[in-house]
Amino acid sequence: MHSETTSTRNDWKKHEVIDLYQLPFNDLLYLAHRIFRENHDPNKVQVSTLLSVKTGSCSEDCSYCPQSGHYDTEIEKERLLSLDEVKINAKAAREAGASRFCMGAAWRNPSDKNLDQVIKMIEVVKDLGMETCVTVGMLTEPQAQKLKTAGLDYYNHNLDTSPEFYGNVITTRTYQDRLDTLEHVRNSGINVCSGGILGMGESREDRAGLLLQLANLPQHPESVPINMLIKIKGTPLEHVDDLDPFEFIRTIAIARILMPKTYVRLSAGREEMNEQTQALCFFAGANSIFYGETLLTAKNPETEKDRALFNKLGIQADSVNDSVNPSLHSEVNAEIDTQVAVSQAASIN
Ligand code: SAM
Ligand code: DTB
Ligand code: SF4
Repeated sequence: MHSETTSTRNDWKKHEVIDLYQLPFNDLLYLAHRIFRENHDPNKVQVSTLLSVKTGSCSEDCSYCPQSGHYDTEIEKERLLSLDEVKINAKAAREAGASRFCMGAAWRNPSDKNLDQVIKMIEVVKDLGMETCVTVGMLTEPQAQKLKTAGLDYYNHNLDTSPEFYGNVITTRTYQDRLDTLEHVRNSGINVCSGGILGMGESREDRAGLLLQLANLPQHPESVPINMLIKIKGTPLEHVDDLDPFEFIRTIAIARILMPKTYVRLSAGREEMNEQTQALCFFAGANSIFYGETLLTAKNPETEKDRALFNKLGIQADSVNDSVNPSLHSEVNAEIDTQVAVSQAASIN
C-alpha cells in the first residue's frame, strides 16, 4: 500500500490533481503527511538564506516583482555586490544556522562577464563550507555547464504559474524559455530548484497546472519553492485579492504527494502568515524555508521568531540532505495503519 503511494510518477493527469484539491482537508493532509513520513524526517527543515547580489532595474515585466524596471516600487537599486560583501553575508548566514546560501540577481539572463563574477561568488561561499544556489535568470546550456564546473549545487528558476495563466503575469519571456533553462540546468547535472507563486489571482486549475508542470518534468526538481505572493506597492499585483491560507496549505500538500522525494519549500510570504498556517504547511510536507530577515528585497520573519517557532514545533534545522532510514518509516506506517484501523472500528461500533 505504501509503495503505491510513494512511487515517483511523471505522468500525472490534470483531473487527478484537481481530485486531490477536492478531498476533505483532513483526508488530503493525512495522505500528504503519510507520504512525507515515508520519504523524509518530518521534524527536520532545511534552511537557506538569500542574498540579492544585484538589485532592481530588471528589464523583465514580472507583475509581482519589486525589482522590475517597468514599475515604480520603493526598493533601493544596487550594483553588483563585491566578493567581500558576499563573504560577510554568507558567514553571518552560516553562523545563524543556514546550510545553503542562495544568491539572486535582477537580470533577464547573465552576460558571460556577469557569469564569471557570479562564479567568483560561488567560490567564496563554497570556501565557507556552505551549499550554493543561484538564481540569475535564463541560462544557455554552456552557461549551466560552466556553473556546474564551478561547483554550484542548486539553480533556482521558477515556472511561477500555469502555462495558461502565465501571459497575465509576464510578457517579456515565454513559458518555453523557462522550461528551456530548466532543461539546461538539469542536463548540466546541477540540482534543479523550481516552483511558483500563489495568490496572483490565478484559479485552482492554474495552481494544479503549475504543480502538474513541475511533477511531469522528466525528473522532479530536487527543490520546489511555493511562494505566497508578497503584494508590492507599485506593481500591477499590489491590490490582488488575498488567497485563502487553506488553499495555500492544500497546494503544499499536493506538491508533497506528487513529488514525494522533493524538498518542498515554504518560501516567500511567511512574514504575512501566522504560525498556525506555517505549522500546517510543515505538517502537509513543507521541509525547507528561507531563513533571515530579508528575502531578496522583501521582509521575512525575524530569525528569533523562526527559532522560537521551530522550538515550539520541535523542528530541527537540517544541515545536510540526509535521507531517511526506510525501515524506521515502515514501522511508523505500520503504527499509523493500526491507529486508522482502531479508529475505523470505533466509528463502526
Ligand atoms: N531574476 C531572476 C529570475 O526571475 O529568474 C531571479 C530572481 S527572481 C526575484 C526569483 C523569484 O522570486 C521569482 O521567479 C518569483 O517566483 C519570486 N518572487 C519575486 N517577487 C515575488 C513576490 N513579490 N512575492 C513572491 N515571490 C516573488
Ligand atoms: C523563490 O522561489 N523565492 C525566493 C527565491 N526563490 C529566490 C525569492 C522571493 C522573493 C520575494 C520578493 C523579494 O524579496 O524581493
Ligand atoms: Fe527580473 Fe527576476 Fe524580478 Fe522578473 S522576477 S522582474 S526576471 S528580477
